[in-house]
Amino acid sequence: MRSEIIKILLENKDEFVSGEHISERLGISRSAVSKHIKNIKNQGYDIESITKKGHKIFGCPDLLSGGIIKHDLNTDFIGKEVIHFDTIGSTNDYAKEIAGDSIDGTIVVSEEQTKGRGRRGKEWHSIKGDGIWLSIILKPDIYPHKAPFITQIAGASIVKSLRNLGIDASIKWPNDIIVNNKKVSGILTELGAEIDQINYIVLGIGMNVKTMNFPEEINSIATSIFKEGYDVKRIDILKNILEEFEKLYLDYTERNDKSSCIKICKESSAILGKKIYIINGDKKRKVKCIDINEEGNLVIINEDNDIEELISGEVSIRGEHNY
Ligand code: BTX
Repeated sequence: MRSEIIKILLENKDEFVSGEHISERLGISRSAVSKHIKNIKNQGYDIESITKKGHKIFGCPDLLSGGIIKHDLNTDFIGKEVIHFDTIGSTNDYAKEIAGDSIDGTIVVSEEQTKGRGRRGKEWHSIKGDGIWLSIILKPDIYPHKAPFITQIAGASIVKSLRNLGIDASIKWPNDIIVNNKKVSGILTELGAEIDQINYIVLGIGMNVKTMNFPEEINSIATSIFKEGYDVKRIDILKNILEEFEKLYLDYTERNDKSSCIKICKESSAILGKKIYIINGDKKRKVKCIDINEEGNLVIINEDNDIEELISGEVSIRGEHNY
């Protein structure tokens, strides 16, 4: 309810909105409106309340809360329902718990994660207020074997959004976004499915936005948007990602069209034309990347000069020099 009130105040941000108007629009009592407004102010929103005039919003705290995300969000279904936490273990874990009862496109965001996860149980550092720790619940009508491509759609939409905002980012196929050779964002796609039917996909996106000091163990590989000299707000990045993601996602799930996504992945690739290491378990081999094909698979030339195709998710990749 609070997020709906914030949304109404933001829609009318140049004027006072009466308690009566809010109570009628949301079907709640005037005293409930007053109580919610008090709580909203306690969260750090700058709202002036004048008897007989109503409430006017002047400023929002730097929070990724539902009302702020939904305001002017240009999507059909992604982010229509927002669940926002101050702190949580992992947004992906929570999203998986509620996926069955949630509407398609519901997003879960938290200011902090205490048990953020990367792939194969690796830790994902998620410092309070510093980044975007986001999960999107998706219920596409596609076969389970087509789900891994959602990771590439996420990668393409993240890099496109960052580029829209003037940030020179690239994709290290299939799931890392890098800026100046360091990792700024990672993607963790998880699937709840039966043999021939997807129940849900939880798409997890982590992005370092304001972090200046990273824990020692990732300091040499991780960076943030601010650290690389870009002063862009978390909320602007997040909304841009949701909008770009929805377009590419609908191309794929409704029209079976991967072309725009693959075009972005190729144009923004950090590894095409370069030598990389492919790590599979404890095996490491040096190969050259030559293409991302129509299926979204990475085409490489191996040590014996044979051409191979890699499917996303089956390997880890390290660049010859860092990334
Ligand atoms: P990944 O397995 O590709 O990357 C994990 C590795 O990245 C770690 O082993 C570590 O080396 C490095 N790393 C850890 N934290 C950071 C960081 N903050 N910045 C840069 N590098 C780091 C990538 O997995 C997928 C990450 C998804 C995170 C999102 S956040 C919202 C959602 N909830 C959740 O628990 N995970 C996802």
